[in-house]
Amino acid sequence: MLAKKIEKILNDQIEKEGYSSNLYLAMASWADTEGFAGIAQWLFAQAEEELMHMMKFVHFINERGGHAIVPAFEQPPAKFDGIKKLFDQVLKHEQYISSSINDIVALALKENDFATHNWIQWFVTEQVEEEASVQSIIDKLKMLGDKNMYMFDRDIMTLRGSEK
Ligand code: OFO
Repeated sequence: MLAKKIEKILNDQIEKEGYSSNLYLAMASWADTEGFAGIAQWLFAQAEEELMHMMKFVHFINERGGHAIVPAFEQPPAKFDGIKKLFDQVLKHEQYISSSINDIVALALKENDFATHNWIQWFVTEQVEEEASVQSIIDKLKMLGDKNMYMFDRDIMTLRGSEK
């Protein structure tokens, strides 16, 4: 059985993962309309992953005797200020998500909920990977400067393949 505090923090994370999915979907759609097909593809895939993260929380809460609530989601922005800034925004968002995962780890320990503590470790590892993956994209974008976006757009999915 889930303690109420744990049920609440896990439900809050449903909203955060769902918003992540919508944010990356909005970014993907924007990139698509700007002609960056490769970057859009990377972001669409990211949006799907976030949806999967959200679902994991829904199933876990219910499995533990809680009630997963589907929340309202804030509308993400529709326009973005260029590719470099977009990925900076992705990194900042992932850092925010990592800190909310850390809060869950801390609360699970405080409440002696070792099942949740054990389960959430998957997300701890996932966040390390997500931040590293976006950071490596930002590093490559720095190397390229504003030029060669065509090549970057063409190659970004191969980058994903080698990191996942
Ligand atoms: Fe769900 O990891 Fe990103 O937000």
